[in-house]
Amino acid sequence: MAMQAGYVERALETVRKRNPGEAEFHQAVLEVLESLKPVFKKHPEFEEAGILERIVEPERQIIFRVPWQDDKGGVRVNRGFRVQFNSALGPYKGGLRFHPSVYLGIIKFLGFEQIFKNSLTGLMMGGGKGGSDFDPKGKSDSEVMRFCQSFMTELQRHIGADTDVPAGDIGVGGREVGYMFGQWKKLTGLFNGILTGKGLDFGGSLVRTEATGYGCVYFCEEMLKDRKTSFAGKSVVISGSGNVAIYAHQKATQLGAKVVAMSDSGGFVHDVHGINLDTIKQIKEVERKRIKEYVKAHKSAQYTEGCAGIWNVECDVALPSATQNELDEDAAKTLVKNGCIAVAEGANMPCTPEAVKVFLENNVSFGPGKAANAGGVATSGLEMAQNSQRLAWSFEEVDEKLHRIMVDIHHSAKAASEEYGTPGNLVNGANIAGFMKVARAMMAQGIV
Ligand code: NDP
Ligand code: 2IT
Repeated sequence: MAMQAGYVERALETVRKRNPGEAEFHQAVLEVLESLKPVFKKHPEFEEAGILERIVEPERQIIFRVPWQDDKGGVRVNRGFRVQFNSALGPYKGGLRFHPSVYLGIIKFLGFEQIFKNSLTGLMMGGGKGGSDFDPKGKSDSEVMRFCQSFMTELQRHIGADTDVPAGDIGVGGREVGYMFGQWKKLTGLFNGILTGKGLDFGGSLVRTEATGYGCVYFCEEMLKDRKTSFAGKSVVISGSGNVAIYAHQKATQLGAKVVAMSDSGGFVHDVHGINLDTIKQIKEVERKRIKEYVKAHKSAQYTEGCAGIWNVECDVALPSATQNELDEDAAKTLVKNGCIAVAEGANMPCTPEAVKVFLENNVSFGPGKAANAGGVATSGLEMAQNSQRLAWSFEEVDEKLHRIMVDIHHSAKAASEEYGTPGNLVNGANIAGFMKVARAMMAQGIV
């Protein structure tokens, strides 16, 4: 027994030594491996096959120069990344993030999470992630286009519809995917499904835009059902005001909830009468401006500088949907004190480990990102299926499949949490359920 427990510790030690300075990657690995301890007790064959040592090491990491010219003719250079983490279940699949904070450790944490998330969807997708330290804020459309073209000029060597299929993440939405797809087509002459989140006119799937936010709310709805309640009449706080946050708002509102606060990296808006989604969409999707503009159109709302303050707003349900480590222990304690009963992560790893502990110890239903936000990549998988078939399914058809997948993920995570002795702990449940399928596939495929 002691030796088997030591297996996780040894793997963690290797990860820390081999990947110095990559704090977010260490954090993501630690969380998953801690959950897996009971699995290695039950399945010593995984240790014999070196599953852990292999699963924490990306199959391939690509880092490249991205030179581009700004509108004044100045030469700029960014760094591009694609980490192809694990292909046991299918082609590498995962988004691209464009944000100044991006470095290898962020891409690896996201790529590692993606392995288990994609496994949970039940679709054939391996795990990968990419991006750049490029900051789209304040750049003209032409600058964004030239950057995306340069980024794809290198990335095209490494991706393909049956090998690696990127998509969006922070700072990468329909506009960027369109520019990258155009450059792919020009360079390769191929019109195929090498990116998901494409425009509806050229192979994109209905519901992909809404999928992560809708999926997160569908997942949370299942957690609420377990507590014999629903979204109806609940007040909800959603951090962020990007793709995930906007469509989480839309679905929660459709289910009868009232969203009382949203944020961006500058601050948050609060209105007890509810945040108007049309105004948010106009400011964020159309004008690409700051959320503080919101109070100009809605006098009953207040704007507060600093995004972390959003967790002081009283709510029944919190959906952190901006970025990693945005909700810490103090914020979690405040949410508990204010009567919050459910938290589902729309973002990747938005809650710190200390915050998660507070939720689990205080009977707050907690949906970890790799389960709760899997609707985005699941619908990307559905986009890939439509592209392969040269068909486009209706909104209702895709939405129904997404809903089914989210209910199934909740069911698998809950069942695994029970089977491995921590009933209701969906962190353990999602990590174990996601891991088991990948581990079995790796066992069957030999030491590769
Ligand atoms: P967007 O770029 O559309 O929006 C990001 C939002 O988060 C913006 O409101 C942004 O504010 C805020 N934000 C970003 N970085 C920070 C930061 N460092 N501090 C505070 N706020 C920040 O991205 P998405 O909505 O697509 O992604 C949000 C989260 O959801 C990410 O964690 C992403 O990995 C995750 N996710 C996304 C999926 C997708 O399909 N898009 C799928 C699954 C997970 P500002 O504009 O001021 O920067
Ligand atoms: O974190 C994620 O799951 C995403 N950004 C979506 C990935 C995808 O391939 O759709």
